[in-house]
Amino acid sequence: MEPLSREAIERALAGLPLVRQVVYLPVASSTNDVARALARERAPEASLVVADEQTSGRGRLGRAWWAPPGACLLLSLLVRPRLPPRRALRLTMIAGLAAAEAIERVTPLSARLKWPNDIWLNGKKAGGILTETALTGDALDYAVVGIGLNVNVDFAGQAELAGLATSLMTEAGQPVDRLTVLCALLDRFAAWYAEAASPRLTAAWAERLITLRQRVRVQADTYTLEGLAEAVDDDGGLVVRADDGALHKVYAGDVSLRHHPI
Ligand code: BT5
Repeated sequence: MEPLSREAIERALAGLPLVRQVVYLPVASSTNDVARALARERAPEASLVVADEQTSGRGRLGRAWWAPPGACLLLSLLVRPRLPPRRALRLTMIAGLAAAEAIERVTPLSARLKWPNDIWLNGKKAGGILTETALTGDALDYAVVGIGLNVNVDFAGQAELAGLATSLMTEAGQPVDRLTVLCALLDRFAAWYAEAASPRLTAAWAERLITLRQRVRVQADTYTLEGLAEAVDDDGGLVVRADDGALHKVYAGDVSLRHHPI
């Protein structure tokens, strides 16, 4: 298994569409921050930032993203899509599908997604997506799509995450080459990115979501809601039928699945 480097990544990506510039860092604060700094310097669409280690890797709402050095994929892609800002979650759809399809191309595993930004293997979290946007006026100036994927991690000794998190290696029973996964992921990202405005994207995403047709509890900023997750809309919003029959659309928040039958 070849270590990551700019040369190795560029060689592996040669011939694939999309990526125009590769930045590789042995250590970054957060690849999303590096990509945002590149965006402010007018870096081109589809600049890719990859790190082997992050000193302040993060999830949503300032939560920490844990990744042992050299074992994961930690990447951010800078894109400048022609999407209205309310559609930005479609980039998270693209990244989720790309990661799931890459896992399935490279391993015998089957991958699912949990609304809105988790990649799941066998009931545990194997990766997460952090999409951050910048606006000019009321249009998207750029978006940074950050993806963290647990490739060769053993969570057994990791008290906090052991019961919740898993990796490709753990589920596949053998180490997995990160470059191969990276290439497959970017290849599938390019394919779905070309469909960013298509209803096919929403449909494929909905198909992979473990969240749908489940009883869920939604923890949003200002409210908590329990009900049946019925559908997702084209903006990525989760349509939840609350117990009083009212329909709610949720665009941000944490969802836990309630496992009793409905
Ligand atoms: C996410 O946030 O799942 C988005 C994670 C995005 C990470 C990538 S790495 C490259 C790029 N650069 C960054 O700085 N970030 C992106 P959220 O849904 O908020 O989930 C965060 C929660 O997941 C944490 O509070 C932990 O409970 C859990 N967690 C942390 N590290 C994990 C890991 N390696 N695997 C599974 N779960 C983890």
